[in-house]
Amino acid sequence: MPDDAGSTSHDRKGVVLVVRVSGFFGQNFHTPPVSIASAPGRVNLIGEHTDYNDGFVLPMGIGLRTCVAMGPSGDGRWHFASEHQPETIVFERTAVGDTARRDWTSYIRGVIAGFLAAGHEVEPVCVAVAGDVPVGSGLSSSAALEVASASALEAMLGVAFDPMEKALLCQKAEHEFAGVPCGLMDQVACVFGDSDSSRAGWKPAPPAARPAEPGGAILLDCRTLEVRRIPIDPAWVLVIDSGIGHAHSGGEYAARRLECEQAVESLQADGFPVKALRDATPVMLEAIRGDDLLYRRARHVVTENARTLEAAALFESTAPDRLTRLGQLMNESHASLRDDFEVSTPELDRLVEMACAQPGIHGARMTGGGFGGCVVALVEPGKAQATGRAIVEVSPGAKVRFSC
Ligand code: GAF
Repeated sequence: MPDDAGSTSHDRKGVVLVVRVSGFFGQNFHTPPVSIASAPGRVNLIGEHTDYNDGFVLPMGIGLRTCVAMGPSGDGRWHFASEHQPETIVFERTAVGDTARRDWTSYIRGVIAGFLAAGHEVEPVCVAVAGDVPVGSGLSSSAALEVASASALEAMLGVAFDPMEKALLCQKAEHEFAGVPCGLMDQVACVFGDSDSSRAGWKPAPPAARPAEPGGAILLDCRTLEVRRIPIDPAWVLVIDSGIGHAHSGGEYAARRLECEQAVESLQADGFPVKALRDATPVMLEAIRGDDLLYRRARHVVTENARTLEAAALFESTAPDRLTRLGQLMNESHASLRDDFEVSTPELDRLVEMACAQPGIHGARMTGGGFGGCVVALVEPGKAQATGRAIVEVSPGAKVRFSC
């Protein structure tokens, strides 16, 4: 079994996962799959709650992956099995598009609906899911499932979407089938977060030829959809799970989105030409200071966009002390998410504090939507595993999820 910390060789992990999903498909459906694809989970280094404000995000793929195997069902029904679920779920031919029914198959059914809407003829399939991306930890298990499903469908049908179109299709699946009004960061990270996107989908061939490994980070401009690859050594990154699950379909995420929209409307009412908080400046925000809540929400987004752009430039630079400044940016990001955007929790705050107190850690912050999930720390190469162990030893329920 792969370990939680992602410390086995990425190649071996990729092969193990392909063999595992293939065997699981066979066990459930008594025939080999026709296509298999996988997608990584992601950790967001910086740029939180900025994606739905037309802003900037800097996520990277991690070595935990979700793998999907598919083959025609031949009985006119859709069959879904997951190694993390007790039972196979079956849908009649047309019921697959039922958006009102919400369960773990929603992410895959939403993707199938996207292929059908794009004019592809998708006959009922059997789907098997295996993988290591923990659910509810803020490492994008949903987007990894959507993207792996889309890639498996592409491979099965012999079609190829433009990668950004694929990410958008997956985001739509999440909006319409899972009811989560997410931004685009996670789906883009899961599509572009592989260092070699050609491995995203394939018909079963020698699995050894298809290793899995985390890719570099990507700077996404959520307005123009421009993606820039940013060189980041995975050995700098430590991800610790608080063990407190999060759920975005709960109202807080949608409430934050709404507050950001209200801040934009307030700025517009004051005559500022802003389409989204991406266009706001610190000076403009003074105009809405009277509404403390909207002011703080907007201040988080405006300052977080600036931090994200500075962080991307630092990662690209060769400045000798850049990790120190990057660490400060991560700490500032956490403080802003905690105090202005109010999406952190006492457990996440404590993990961040503990991480920052460790030698070799430059900075740390909560990562993902918040209200639980993980923290990400920027660490001296070679120190991640020992540091991670030291933190989880004294943090009940916490787990190292990624460290090189
Ligand atoms: C979740 C959402 F899915 C993303 O789109 C993003 O908004 C993130 O929370 C917060 O940065 O992961």
